[in-house]
Amino acid sequence: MGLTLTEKILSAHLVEGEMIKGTEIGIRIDQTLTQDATGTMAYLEFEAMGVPRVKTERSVAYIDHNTLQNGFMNMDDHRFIGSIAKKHGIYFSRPGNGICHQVHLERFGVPGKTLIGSDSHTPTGGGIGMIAIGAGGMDVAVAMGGGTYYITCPKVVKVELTGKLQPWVAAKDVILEVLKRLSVKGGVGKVIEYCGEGVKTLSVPERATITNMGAELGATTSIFPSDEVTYEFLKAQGREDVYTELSADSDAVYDEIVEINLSELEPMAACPHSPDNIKTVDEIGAMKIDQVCIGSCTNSSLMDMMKVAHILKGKTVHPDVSLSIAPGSKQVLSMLAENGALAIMLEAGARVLESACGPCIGMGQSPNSGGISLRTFNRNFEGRSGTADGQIYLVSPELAAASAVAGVLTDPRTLGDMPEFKMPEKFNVNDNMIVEPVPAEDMDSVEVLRGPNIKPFPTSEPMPETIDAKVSLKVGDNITTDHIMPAGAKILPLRSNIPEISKYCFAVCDETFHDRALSMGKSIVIGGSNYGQGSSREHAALAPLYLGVKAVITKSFARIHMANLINAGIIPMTFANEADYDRIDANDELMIANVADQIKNSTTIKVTNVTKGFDFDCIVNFSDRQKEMLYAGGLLNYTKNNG
Ligand code: MIC
Ligand code: SF4
Repeated sequence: MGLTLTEKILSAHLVEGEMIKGTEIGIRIDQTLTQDATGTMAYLEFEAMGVPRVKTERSVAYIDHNTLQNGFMNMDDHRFIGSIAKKHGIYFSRPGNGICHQVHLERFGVPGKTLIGSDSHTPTGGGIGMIAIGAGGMDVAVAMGGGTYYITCPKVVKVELTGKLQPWVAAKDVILEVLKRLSVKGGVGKVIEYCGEGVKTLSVPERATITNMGAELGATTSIFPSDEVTYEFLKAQGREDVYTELSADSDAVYDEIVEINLSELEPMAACPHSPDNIKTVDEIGAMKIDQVCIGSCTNSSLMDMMKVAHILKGKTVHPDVSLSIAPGSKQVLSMLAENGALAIMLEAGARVLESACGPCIGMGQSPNSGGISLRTFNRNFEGRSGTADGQIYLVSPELAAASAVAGVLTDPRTLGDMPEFKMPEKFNVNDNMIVEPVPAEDMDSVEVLRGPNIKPFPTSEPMPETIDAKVSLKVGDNITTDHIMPAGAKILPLRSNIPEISKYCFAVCDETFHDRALSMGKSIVIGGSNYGQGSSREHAALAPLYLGVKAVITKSFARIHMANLINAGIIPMTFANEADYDRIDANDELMIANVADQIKNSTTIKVTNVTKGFDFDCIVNFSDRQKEMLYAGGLLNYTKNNG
C-alpha cells in the first residue's frame, strides 16, 4: 500500500510511537522558528532548560509582530531575543526584514524537512513540501534543545485539484473554498494534502497562501508536493541545492477526499466574524467599504504585490477608503522599489507600511466604528482588528485592490483581461538583515540583554489531590485565543510580563474576569466547542495559570491550545455528555476528587457540581507523557524532574 506525502515525511522523522492514526507520535524536528510576540517566553523557557546550543539543523528568531516600538518594551524584547539568539546558535531576522513565514519560505525552508514554529501559521512552509506545524513556545523550546515534538498521528485529507484558476480568481479563493466545505473545525486531527493536476498550475507563493490559511481549518498542517515549480522557486532564491522531489505514492490511501475544480471557483470573501463564513462576491453585492488592508503572511508575496500594483496603476484610491499595503519581506519591498511597482502604489494613494504583521495583529490600522474593512489576511475574529464592532472581510489581493479603487466590493473579473504575471527568474537575495549566531566557543562573550519588562513566567504546582474550585467564567462555542488573551498595540508589548498581560485575560468576553479569578484564588473555566482556536500564543494558557485556573472543561478544544494548557499544567477536559454544559453556571462550585488517580485509571473522570448537587462525566484522553506533565504541573516542571 502506497504512502501519502505526509506519512512519508512523518515516518522518516518518527522517534516514538507508531504511525497509527489517533495515537500520539513523537517526531524529530529539523528546523524551528519563533516570532517576537511568542519568542521572549520561548527563549526564557529554552534558557530554563539549560541547553547551551540549539540542536536543530536551523533555528531562526524573527521580529515581525510587535514593531511599533511604543515605549521601551518592544525594543527591549527585540534586544533580548537578538542577544539570546546570537549566544545559543539561532539565526536572528532583524525587525524590517519581514514576516516570519514569508522570509522562512524565501530563505530557509527545505522540502521534506520538519519545522515547528511558535506561530500558528507555520504551515506556510507546506507550500514547499515541508511538514511545518504551529506549536506553543515551550514545545519550540524543547525542540531547540533537541527534544522530541509530539502530535496525534494525523488523518490525511486529499484535496484533489483539477483545472486552472480563471483570470482574477486567486489562491485565496481556493483556501476560502476549502474553509467553506470543511469549516474552522473540519481540519482537527488532520493534515490537508494537495494533489492532482491542478497543483502544477499554482506557484509556490500561491501554494503557501493555501497552506498558511489551512491553520484556520484547525488542521495539524497542510502540504503540497515538491515539484519542478518548487525547484524553480528555490533556484530563483539561489537555493536549488536544497531541492528534492517529493510526492505521495500513486496508490496512497487517504482518510477523506475533497475534489476542487479550480476552473469553477469564483472570487469569495470570508464574512464577519469567522474565516469559514464564506460568500461569493456576487452574493455579497456592491457593499460600500471603509478600509482595505493588503499584506500579512497569507498574501504579501511579490506576485500578490505585482497584481495589486497593476490594478492600482494610474488610479486613485477611492476618497472614502483608506488603503494600506505591507509587503511581506524586505526582499519583496526592495524588488517593488526597483521595478517601479512601489511608485505606482504610492501614486495611487496607498499607505505603504513596513514589512511586518501590522494591522493583522491589531498593531494600528484599526477600522472606524462599525467600519467595513477588506483584508487579505487569514483571521477576522471579532475585535482582533482593534475595533470591537469592525466588520472584517477576508479576500484576495486582487479583490482588495479592485475594491479600494471603486469604494465598493468589486469583482476583480470586471477589470478585463488579466496580464500574465510571471515569477521572477531571480529574486533579490540579500541576507544582510539576518544575523548569524557566534560560534559555540565564543558564546560566553555574548551578554543576554534583559529589559525591566521581562518578568519570569508563572510557576505551576504539581497536581493537587482534589480540585475544589468555582467556575470563574462560562463562555460559548468557537472562543479564540484572541478572546482569551487579546493582542493589539496596547497589549502586545506586555507579552514578556505575564502578571501585567493577565489583566486583559478574557477582557473581550468579560472585563471583570481578571479580578474575579484572582479573588477566587483557584477556579475552573467552562467553554463550548473548538475552544482556543486560532493563535499558538501560550499566553492564553499562562495568563489563566497565573490567575489560578486549574482546569478548563469544554465541548472540544483546538489542537495547539490544548497542548499549551497541558504544558502549563492546566487540565483540559471535555464533557462526556455535551448536555451537561447547560447544567453548569458561573460561580458553581465543582469538585474533582482524587484527580491524579482518576486520570491515571480511566479516560472518563467524575466531576461533582457541589452547588447544584449532581455528578457529571468528563473525558480525559491523555497519553502517558501528558499525564506525567499534568501530575508535575506542566512541561517545565516535568522536564526539570526528568533531569
Ligand atoms: C496570530 O496570527 O494570531 C499570531 C499573532 O501570529 C499568533 C501568534 C501570537 O499570538 O503571537 C499565531 O498565529 O500563533
Ligand atoms: Fe503575523 Fe498576521 Fe501572519 Fe499572525 S497571521 S503571523 S499576526 S501576519
